[in-house]
Amino acid sequence: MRLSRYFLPVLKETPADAQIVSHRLMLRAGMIKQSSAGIYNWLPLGLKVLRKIEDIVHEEQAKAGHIPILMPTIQGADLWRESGRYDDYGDEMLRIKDRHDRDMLFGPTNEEAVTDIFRSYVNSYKALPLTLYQIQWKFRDERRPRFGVMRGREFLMKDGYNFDLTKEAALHAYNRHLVTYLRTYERMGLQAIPMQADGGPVGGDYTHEFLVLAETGESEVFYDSDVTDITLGDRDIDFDNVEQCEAVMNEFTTKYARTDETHDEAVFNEVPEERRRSARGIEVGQIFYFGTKYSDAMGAEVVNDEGQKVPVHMGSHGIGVSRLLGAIIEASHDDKGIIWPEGVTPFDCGIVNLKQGDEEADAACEGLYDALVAASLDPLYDDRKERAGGKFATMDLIGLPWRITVGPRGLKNGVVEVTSRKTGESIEMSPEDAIAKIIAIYKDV
Ligand code: 5CA
Repeated sequence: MRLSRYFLPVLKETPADAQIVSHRLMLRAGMIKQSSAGIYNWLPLGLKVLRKIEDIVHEEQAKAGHIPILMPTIQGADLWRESGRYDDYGDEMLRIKDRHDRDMLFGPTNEEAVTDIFRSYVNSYKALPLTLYQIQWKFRDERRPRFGVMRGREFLMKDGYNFDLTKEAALHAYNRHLVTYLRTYERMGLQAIPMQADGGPVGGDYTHEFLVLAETGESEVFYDSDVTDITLGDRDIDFDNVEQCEAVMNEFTTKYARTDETHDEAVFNEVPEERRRSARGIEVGQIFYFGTKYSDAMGAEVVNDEGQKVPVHMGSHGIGVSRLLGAIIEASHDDKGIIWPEGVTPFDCGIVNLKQGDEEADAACEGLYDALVAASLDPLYDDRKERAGGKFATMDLIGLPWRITVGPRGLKNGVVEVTSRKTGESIEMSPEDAIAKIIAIYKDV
């Protein structure tokens, strides 16, 4: 993309009403524009990151054999009356009437809708295990929408639902989801710690929230500092292997890590004092096992291998897709702007032409641009007739991990400059080497 032809409405001023850094940077970098309280327009740069996050979520779900579907945002009230949640859900549910005076609602989550799909088609244990998921907009009429996309009213969620014959099989699905989520967050450059949590309106005895530690987080958390030392890395996972998924689950969840809702001072005090931590965190996902709560209420049954009808065991699993943009920025920024991890960056690298209109500089930039595009990379070329300082400031603000700077003086010596946004380190090299370096960086991302 050439910046002169792009739509990147960056703001010079820091928006006064944005309280946390991720919200400020998303507004300043021209990623989002508020439409009404807790509801946002996604501008090109923001949408690009949102799509990258969605892609990672889809890829990791596919590896575990989970199947994507898409359910509507607007739901009828009847299914929610069947489960008993129409009245229970309270003011967070946006209730709508259609022209026939029928009760509708903008879905805050989809347990009922997916259970209805399941019971309409599946009646034998042979179709199990089955996990269906979607990435779809949700609406929750939050009392205090704030912090931009972090606590929106309309927000994008990945929500997945497993259907299994037995509790054991459903707990395997729970563990499998835990593993897919760990990998998903790691690919976004995040450490998200699974913590024992409370079921809330979804319900369930087993539930973990995934928290990214950050001072601006809305949740208070308590943990054993050992939990921050574990990562999944590139371990090979066989998602059908029950023992392996359970072992990973145990490895990540045995040590003390709880949200304030489940925090137990007495148990916490058993952790050696030097490892006891209390901090704040951003909840970027939650997994639940709730057994037959919805299948009992809605008659989702299958015939087992002995010919008996039994309710299916279920769980649900959510990732805050739009919230993740805020969480990633909270975890990765400096006073100049965002620092995108390579896995989710809106453009792979920036090209800054220090002297637009200079024949040689223009030609060198075009050459770099074409070579990167030919290698299936996505560069952003700042081809505007602007001062160098302004171009650097924009690149730093929007946070592309790599920048290639091209100017007549360097070109005289046959070099351009490659700069890491994270370390600020610049290295001079030939344009060919610069291309090879950027290609190598993104080869495994
Ligand atoms: N039905 C279950 C799992 S699909 C469910 O709704 N879980 S949830 O309530 O925990 O939501 C899943 C994730 O959505 C949360 O972990 C959080 O990351 C994100 N989320 C929840 N509310 C909001 C909100 N108001 N704004 C942005 N993200 C949100």
